[in-house]
Amino acid sequence: MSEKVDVLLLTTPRPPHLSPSAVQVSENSAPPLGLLCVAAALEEAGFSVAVYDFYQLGGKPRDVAALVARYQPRLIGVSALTSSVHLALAMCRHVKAVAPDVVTVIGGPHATAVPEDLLSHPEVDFVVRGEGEQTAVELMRALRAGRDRSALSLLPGLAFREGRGVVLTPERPPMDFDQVPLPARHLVPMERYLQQGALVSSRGCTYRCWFCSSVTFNTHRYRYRSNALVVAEMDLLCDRFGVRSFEFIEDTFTCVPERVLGLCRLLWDREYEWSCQATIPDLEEHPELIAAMVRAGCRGLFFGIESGNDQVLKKIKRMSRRKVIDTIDRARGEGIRHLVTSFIIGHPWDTRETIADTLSLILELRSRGAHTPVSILVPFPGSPIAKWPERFGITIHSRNWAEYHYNRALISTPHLRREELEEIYFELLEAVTATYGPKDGRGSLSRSRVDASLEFLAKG
Ligand code: B12
Ligand code: SF4
Repeated sequence: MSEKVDVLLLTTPRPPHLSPSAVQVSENSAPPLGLLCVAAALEEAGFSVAVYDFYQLGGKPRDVAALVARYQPRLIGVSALTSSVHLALAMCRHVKAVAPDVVTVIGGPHATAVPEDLLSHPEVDFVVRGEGEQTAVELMRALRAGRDRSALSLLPGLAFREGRGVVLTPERPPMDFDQVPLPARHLVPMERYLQQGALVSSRGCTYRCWFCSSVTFNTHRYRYRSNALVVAEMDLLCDRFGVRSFEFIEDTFTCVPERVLGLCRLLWDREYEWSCQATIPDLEEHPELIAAMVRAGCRGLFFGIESGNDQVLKKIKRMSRRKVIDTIDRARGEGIRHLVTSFIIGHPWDTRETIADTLSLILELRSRGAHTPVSILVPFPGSPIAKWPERFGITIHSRNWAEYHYNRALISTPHLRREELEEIYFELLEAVTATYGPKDGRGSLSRSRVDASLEFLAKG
């Protein structure tokens, strides 16, 4: 039986900086939901689609040749982040080597931020900017109808080469999220994912963090599905895959308190458990939220805290150390079992002293049972810091996208050179690691190791 399809959608293989075990932990093992929404929209429009998730299932860029032979698609679309875009390009090269007529498309946050950069590679035919559902459908329709380039230039959300230049068509406004089809989960082997209950109930974010690229990608418009549809998706996952534990993997779940409270009310009589991303100001300004969320089954919260210094915290999200600690204590007291508070070093205002404050807040939160990942600020294309480094006094040292992951220093700040930042980062990791214990992550604090790090930060 022929497996021929119109469209083959792919994720990139795991970038080399992530160990093979990285995708075997629950947080990194969710179906590629954005790509699956694109797949669902294409199927709704009558196109046949296959999806292969290299990231989760493994494989090398060259393996794409076998998929081309198997599915003989008209178009191949690859979803890429900054740190994996070199792999997406390699995949497109392999496609063109075996099937030059197959149309190659790259989408995702990186492609949206720097379409011209990608189109400087002849193996890429089109870049889809922003949300891909409608653009992919319209592009396929146009290709099927044999439309020429001038017709394509009217199609919003696209970029392609024209002569020696690049055409950027008008921006496509974000969709009403209720109109976005549910991810086509039937196209991936769901049993291979540890997070079968991953779902996205909103897109966008109302905050404007200077280091974040999803703001540019998503615009500032926060859109969310109707609560009834969110619960229907959860019920569907429960009926079809036996899922009773869910993860909302979106930028921020708590931006609009009324919608969260409404959703919680619908979940009160279901025995689901779930986790989500929250912000300290949202929970602090709406104290009723945590209790309602816990009653509705919320057991895990992820916060981007980013710094332990009051001045830096104030600039990020109207936060302070006190508010962070109080909110974490309240969440723990109300019944949140799993807390993750993540941090970034390399803010434009960071000095050795502010980073020592960050370490001390990390230790406070660890003593309360929180997990505390730390990373170095990465100037992702599309983030304010990458667009206007001079406004922040930042020097960006690398445009090698393969280096754009969280444990390499790619910037110098007004107070810290790149090398210092990297040295401080590894010192910080050592200090945090000294607090790991055998049982629950709280561990036995190796006080002398932490003191050594605090001294290192103080001295320079
Ligand atoms: C959930 C999430 C994860 C999950 C992914 C789970 C999954 N399988 O989906 C996990 C934890 C695994 C993860 C890991 C990482 N993530 Co992440 N993640 C997110 C988050 C919060 C939501 C992703 C999402 O579902 N978005 C919603 C959907 C609708 O968007 P989407 O997937 O991008 O797809 C839409 C469009 O982009 C477009 N599209 C995308 N691909 C394609 C392809 C084609 C052909 C077409 C036509 C369209 C198209 O259409 C889709 C539908 O509209 C985003 C933030 C964000 N707002 O996107 C960060 C984000 C994508 N992650 C980011 C990063 C940096 C990482 C890591 C590198 C972090 C690390 N640990 O080192 C890793 C890398 C993993 C990898 N694949 O290489 C950055 C990417 C920045 C960048 N420029 O690269 C983001 C933007 C967060 C941020 N602001 O910094 N992540
Ligand atoms: S870092 Fe988080 S809170 Fe800040 S803009 Fe990005 S998604 Fe929003």
